[in-house]
Amino acid sequence: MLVHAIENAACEFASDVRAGLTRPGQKELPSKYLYDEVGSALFEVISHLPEYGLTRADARLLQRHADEIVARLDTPVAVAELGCGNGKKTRWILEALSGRQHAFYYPVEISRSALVACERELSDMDSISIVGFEREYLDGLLEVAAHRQRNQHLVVLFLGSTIGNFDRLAGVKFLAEVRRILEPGDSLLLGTDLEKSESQLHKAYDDDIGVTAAFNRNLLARINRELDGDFDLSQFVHVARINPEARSVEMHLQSQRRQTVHISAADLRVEFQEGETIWTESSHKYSPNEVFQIARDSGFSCQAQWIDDEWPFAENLLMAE
Ligand code: AVJ
Repeated sequence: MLVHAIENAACEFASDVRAGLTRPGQKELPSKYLYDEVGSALFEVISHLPEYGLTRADARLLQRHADEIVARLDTPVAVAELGCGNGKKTRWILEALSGRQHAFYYPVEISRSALVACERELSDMDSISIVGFEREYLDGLLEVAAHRQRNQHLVVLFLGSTIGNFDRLAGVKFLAEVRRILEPGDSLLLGTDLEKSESQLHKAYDDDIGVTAAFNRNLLARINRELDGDFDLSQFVHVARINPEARSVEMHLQSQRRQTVHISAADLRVEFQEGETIWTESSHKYSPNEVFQIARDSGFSCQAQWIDDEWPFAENLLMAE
C-alpha cells in the first residue's frame, strides 16, 4: 500500500516535470517540488537569514497577537493548517487556545519530513491533540472538514505568505475553494508578505551566502536523484527577478550555455538555449488594502489585520460569510 503511494507520487513528479519542461515558450516547474527533505531544510535556513525577514515577521505577529486572534474565534474551535512547515510559529496560536479549551490540531502538509518535524515540535502540548495529513492542501482540508464534530468551528491557518506562490487570480480561486469547504462562522488566518523596495526584495531572494540559490538549484538535483536526470548543476545559476507588473519576485534557473538534458524516468530529452530559464517560483507581494478585497472576492470578510513594524508583513483574520 505504502509502496504504491510512493510510486504514484514519483509518477506525478515525472509527469509534472515533463509538462513543465516541454511547454512552448517559458519552461517552468511547480514550486511545490522545491520542498523535499533537502529543500525543506534549506528553507528553514533561509528563514534565519538577515536578508529574509518574512518568517520572523510572521512569527513575531503571531507571538504578539495570539491572545487577541484567538479571542476573536468562535468556540469550540479546531485548528487546521495548510503547509505547517516545522510548526514553530503555530505554537503561539495553540498555546493561546489551550488556555481556553482542549483542541484538535490538523496539519496538512505534502512534505513528510516537515510533517514529522511539526508533530515532534508540538508534541509537548498536553491539551492539544495532533492529527497530521500528508496531503495536498484542499484534499487534506476536505478530510479535516469531514472529521468536524457538530457545532465545532474551524480556523484554517495559511501562514508564511504561501498564498504568494499563486498568481493573484489563482490565489482568489484557491481561497474561494477553501471557503467552499468551510461553514459560515469559520475563519482563516492568512499571512501575506507586503510590498517593499525592489532592492530589499532582491536581496531577500538572492542572499549573499547563496542559500536561496542552493534552495532553487536543489530542484534540479532532486530531478537527478529521483527521476534519473543528468542536469549539470554547474551550468545552471539562480536568478531572482522582480516582476513589477505582477508585483512579484520570480525565481528562475538560467542555463549558462546551449545544452541538452536527459531525464530517464520522465522519458524526456530537453534542449536549453544559452540564457534560457526555468521559472520555478513566484512570490507575490500585497498591499494591506488589497487583502480586504481578496477576502471579499473569495467569500470571506477581513475582520482584523496586524502589520509588523520591522518587516512589511500582515496577518489577516478572515471570517467565512
Ligand atoms: C515559503 C513560499 C513563503 O515565497 O518567500 C523563500 C519560499 N522562496 N525564498 C517565499 C521562498 C525563496 C517562500 N514561501
